[in-house]
Amino acid sequence: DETWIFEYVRQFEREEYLLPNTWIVVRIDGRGFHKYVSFTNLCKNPIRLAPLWLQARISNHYGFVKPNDIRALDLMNAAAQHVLHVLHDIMISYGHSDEYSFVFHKSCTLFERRSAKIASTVVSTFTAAYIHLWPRYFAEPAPTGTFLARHSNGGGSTNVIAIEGNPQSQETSREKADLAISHLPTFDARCISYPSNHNLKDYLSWRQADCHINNLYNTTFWALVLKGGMSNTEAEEFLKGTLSSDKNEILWSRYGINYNNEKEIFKKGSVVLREYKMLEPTEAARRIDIDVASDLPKEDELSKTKREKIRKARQKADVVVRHIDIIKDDFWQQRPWLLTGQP
Ligand code: DGT
Ligand code: MG
Ligand code: MG
Ligand code: MG
Ligand code: MG
Repeated sequence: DETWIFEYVRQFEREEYLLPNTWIVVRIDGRGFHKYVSFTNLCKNPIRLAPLWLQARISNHYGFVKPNDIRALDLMNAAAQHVLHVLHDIMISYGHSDEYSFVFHKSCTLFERRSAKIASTVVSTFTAAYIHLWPRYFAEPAPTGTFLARHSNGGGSTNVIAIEGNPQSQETSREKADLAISHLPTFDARCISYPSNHNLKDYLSWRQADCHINNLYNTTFWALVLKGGMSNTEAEEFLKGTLSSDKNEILWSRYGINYNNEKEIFKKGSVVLREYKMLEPTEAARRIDIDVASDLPKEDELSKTKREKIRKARQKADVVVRHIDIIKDDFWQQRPWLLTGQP
């Protein structure tokens, strides 16, 4: 056996071991997903008819509906559910748009907490499920009543015509159900570790607040463009410096849209977690100080039988998708197992 001659190359490998006893968050994000957004999928053969320079500019491969495509979001959620089924150390995950954050319990010792191994496992598990499940979601036409934008310019600037309803044909949508090898969706990933429950809750609150801000902006922006006939640049200018209350007012007074009545999945994003029976918080649970909620002992301090019991309980639990507020303490008090790790 002469492999020893080569083995010195191992010394070049570097590992980042994430700090022990900290929450590990893996955030994945779709690469270049703006390209999947629809401008043209109402025209029969839009991309092929457009001149080359315009094709490059539009390059909207899968025609996501604006501002939110429920099929795209449901698919993200289904892929996230799969990740929780495969990786039992994940306690909760939260996603919106083209991103998802997966939270590993602070006691987790998966891959000795090596950052690259954890991030790559999460992102490849997610991507595999996303691509596998794609046809199931995109064989459906986009729901009617949603905005669909049509590209309609001859010059350099982008013009979009307002259209209501969704006359997209079943035929077109079946074409979209096939992924092209040249446009396979991919995701990037990073690991972040948070030392306290408080930091973790703030992280998730930050993502949910981001969802809300973006969605209010996008909803208003696309109403101005698709219903109000503004160009993208005009709408952008128009919204510069506006507050949330201004956007609510624009939606209501100009288009009769009450933002509060928008779908929860759009306003709040999606939480994927294991749900056990207890939903009404007991008095004891209410009294839990969630910032210092007691931890599971570190995994190597747990007996093997206890570890098995926890794994089995997690495996048996339903992995559910919810569109609820995770910023308020209620959410955590109603589900103490998320922080304690005890099913
Ligand atoms: P990146 O992440 O730097 O590779 O580039 P992008 O293009 O993925 O940018 P990002 O992640 O900041 O923004 C997400 C994009 O995905 C954004 O252009 C809107 C688009 N997107 C995600 N979900 C939907 C959806 O449901 N409907 C529509 N119309 N667009 C969506
Ligand atoms: Mg990114
Ligand atoms: Mg992205
Ligand atoms: Mg994103
Ligand atoms: Mg191997």
